[in-house]
Amino acid sequence: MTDLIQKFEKRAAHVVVVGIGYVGLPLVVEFGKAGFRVTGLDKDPEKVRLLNKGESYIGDIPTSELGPLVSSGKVDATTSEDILAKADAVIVCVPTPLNKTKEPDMRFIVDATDAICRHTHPNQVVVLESTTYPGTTREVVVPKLEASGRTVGKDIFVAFSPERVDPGNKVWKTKNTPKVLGGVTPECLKHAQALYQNILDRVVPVSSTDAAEMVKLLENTFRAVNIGLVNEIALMCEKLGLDSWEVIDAAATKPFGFMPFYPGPGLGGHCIPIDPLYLSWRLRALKYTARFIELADDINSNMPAYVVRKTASALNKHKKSVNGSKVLVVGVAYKRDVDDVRESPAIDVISLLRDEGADVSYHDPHVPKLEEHGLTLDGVAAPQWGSYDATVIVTDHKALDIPKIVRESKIVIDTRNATRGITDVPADRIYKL
Ligand code: SAJ
Repeated sequence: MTDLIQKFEKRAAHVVVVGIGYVGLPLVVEFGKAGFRVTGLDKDPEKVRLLNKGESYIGDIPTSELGPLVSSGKVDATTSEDILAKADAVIVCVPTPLNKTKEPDMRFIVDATDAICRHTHPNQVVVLESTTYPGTTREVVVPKLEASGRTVGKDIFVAFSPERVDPGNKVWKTKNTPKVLGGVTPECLKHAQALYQNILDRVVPVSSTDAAEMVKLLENTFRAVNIGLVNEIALMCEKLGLDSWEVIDAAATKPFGFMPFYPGPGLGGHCIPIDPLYLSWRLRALKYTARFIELADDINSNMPAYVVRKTASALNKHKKSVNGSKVLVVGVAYKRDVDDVRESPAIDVISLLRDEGADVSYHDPHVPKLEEHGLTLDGVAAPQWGSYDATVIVTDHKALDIPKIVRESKIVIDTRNATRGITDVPADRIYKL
């Protein structure tokens, strides 16, 4: 057993987590709870300030859990990369967005790796957790570390482990969610496994970092493609005069070999719309077209326009045009009961309705103000539902009083089957995807 592994076993190691957002902060807490000395490193001074005050800024981490770890001195945070010189283990949890041409934006991973290289020393474990294309750890991280004087597998141990944090999930959390892990070499895997198995319930080793990177992309491509499929089922059901929600609910009674997904206004969030495009981008470089991914992205990306067509058609049935109508979009977060608007399809729905000349407002109990993709709009806190020509339900937060909205609105375009079971209204009131 190497000295480093002994340090992990004795929880005598100093762990640095680069990026203390919804993935990094829970990791900081789990390492702290296991008795490790942990420092969060982030460019955002506000996150660092709050963490050092023991105040959580992530919904899944109660301040009551973080506070004692900080006051005990086990956990702290800094904006200074100098802390990396003290790290026995560095875990990188930085964003991997797309750039304007829908290609991987690797600058956060590169910046973090460069910082590690500036302070690297022998006997460190470096784990990348950011979702990225297969080959990133081997082709981007390893060469930089070796250029800084390290020998991977000998005096630095490099691995990839996909994050599986599902914000708001009350059952599956960082500690009990199985952790896939791939090393650049067997020694790398062994050292990274010794680190994680001290804080997590289950580590799932795979043969390489590329395999571990691919596991994550399969998981989220699976969702994006199935959501694309079910959105196309909704388009087919409209042509066939069928209720797609009824069909899906009935199919979901099959106790094996089926998993329900549901139509919606499009694909939001910072994972599902983005991760598959990392994979298709990588395959394009290998002269392979990832057809399912690109087709699903095409269908999902066009759902906001479909919602606007449904709205126009519903207004038309009431002898109104979109142009000049007052339209209220209800729910702008990317999925129910969250306040996150990243890649939310509601942004596109609002923009497309405006392009058609509608006077668009929005109401979302979790999002008082919208500032995303160049769109800035204050939410309507307490709408007079009947004062709008159309109400478009884009995100069906549990906090919304749907029966009241339906009763008091002139017409309702329902993109989430939120109005299921409401029958005591005129037949031309509700229009579903
Ligand atoms: N959506 C649909 N129909 C569906 C499911 C989702 O239109 O049947 C839409 C949502 O409204 C949202 C987007 O797709 O706009 C993504 O929804 P999601 O349920 O996949 O939620 P995310 O983006 O928070 O995905 C996360 C992912 N977690 C990680 O990457 C670690 C994903 O792997 C999880 O499976 C997912 O949460 C989850 O299960 O909640």
